[in-house]
Amino acid sequence: MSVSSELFAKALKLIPGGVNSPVRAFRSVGGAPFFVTRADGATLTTADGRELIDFVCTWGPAILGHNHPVIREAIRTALDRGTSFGTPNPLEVEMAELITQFVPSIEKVRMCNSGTEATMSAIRLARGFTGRDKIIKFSGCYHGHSDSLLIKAGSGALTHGNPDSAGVPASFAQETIVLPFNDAPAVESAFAAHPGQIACVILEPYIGNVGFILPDRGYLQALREITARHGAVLIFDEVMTGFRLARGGVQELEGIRPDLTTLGKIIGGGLPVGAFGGRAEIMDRLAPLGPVYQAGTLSGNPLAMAAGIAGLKLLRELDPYPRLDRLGRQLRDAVLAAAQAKGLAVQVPQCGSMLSVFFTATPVRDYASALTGDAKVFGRFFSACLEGGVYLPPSAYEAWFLSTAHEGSAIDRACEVISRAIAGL
Ligand code: HOZ
Repeated sequence: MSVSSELFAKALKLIPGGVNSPVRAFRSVGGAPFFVTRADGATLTTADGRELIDFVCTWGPAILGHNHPVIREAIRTALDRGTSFGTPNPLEVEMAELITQFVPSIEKVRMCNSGTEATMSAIRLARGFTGRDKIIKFSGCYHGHSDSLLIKAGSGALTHGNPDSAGVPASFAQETIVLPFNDAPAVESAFAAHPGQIACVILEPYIGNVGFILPDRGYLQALREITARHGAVLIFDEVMTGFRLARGGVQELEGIRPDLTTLGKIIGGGLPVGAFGGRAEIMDRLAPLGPVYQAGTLSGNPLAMAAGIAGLKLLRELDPYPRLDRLGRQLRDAVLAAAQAKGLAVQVPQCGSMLSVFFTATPVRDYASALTGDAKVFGRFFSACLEGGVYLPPSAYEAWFLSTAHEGSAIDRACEVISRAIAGL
């Protein structure tokens, strides 16, 4: 019996499903998850000593590769000074300065501990600011696991067949209007049907939680225009895309200023973190200035701030985005070429260091078209890649992530394994 199987057998008795986050389970791709004891650069080392080229990158944060020496050193230095203060600390100010410089729509920012907290708090803030209760979200977008947002959600909720989670009171769900992505007239109609009632529109501007999906040209601009006209808050959830697709996220690529932005992942350099920020006029409605309450014992934690600051400074110094885009294209082209040779229909939406593979002939532009992807074929593809030493997200509905550490032999080897896996399908 392998070390991973032994650990998983034990974990199943102690932890629901054996995992601390459902996306780590292999239930939709078959088999059991492996345990990792170390991660360096583009590589995970399993408890059984196998080395795998990793395209999950800890679900986004590891844009510079795992265990980056500069980030490690920053954590070490912070650790020598104490792990948590429960008072303001100078690193919080430095982090806020960096975030507001990188993302111009963010005039003020509040740190928290996860992307879920960030989106939950941003929604409350939008409601408190507008005095309205209803929110619009889009099917397939996943904004963490707070009640109002677990409706037609992507990520693990979709992978494991619970896009509408049990435990969400119907009265909460009633306040969430779910619309198809890439359909601006649907948003227009929702505002017409609920005049003066919609507090905000929240979306992943490039969806990363039902696979990777790009907006149609003009769609995000239309959302900006409609929300402004109706006095509703536009929230870009850039937990995944922030600092990953450009220093200023999708809003920089698209030239759009949302009212609020939620962040996480990269700004923690691999430690737990989240943040939300935006127009000062809205942010100043937060306690202690305003009546919208939001708090956290570990918010702005010095270790997480140190790691995140080191990561953001490296991104500023290295400007890795053109390199990451080349890697993303190399991977996409390898998949497309292998699929063409095999006569297999695939869609591979890609931007920079995010992409995903849908086994379908239908162009993927929303939740419904994402579901036309053949999840069974994906499962076989996933297993063949793993067998060859390449770890993909264990779900047909998750984005793949690349890091600068994939450059060179890792990406070349991965492309070979992936092409062979497709040829063998
Ligand atoms: N947004 C991440 C995956 N889509 C979250 C990872 C997790 O839920 O553990």
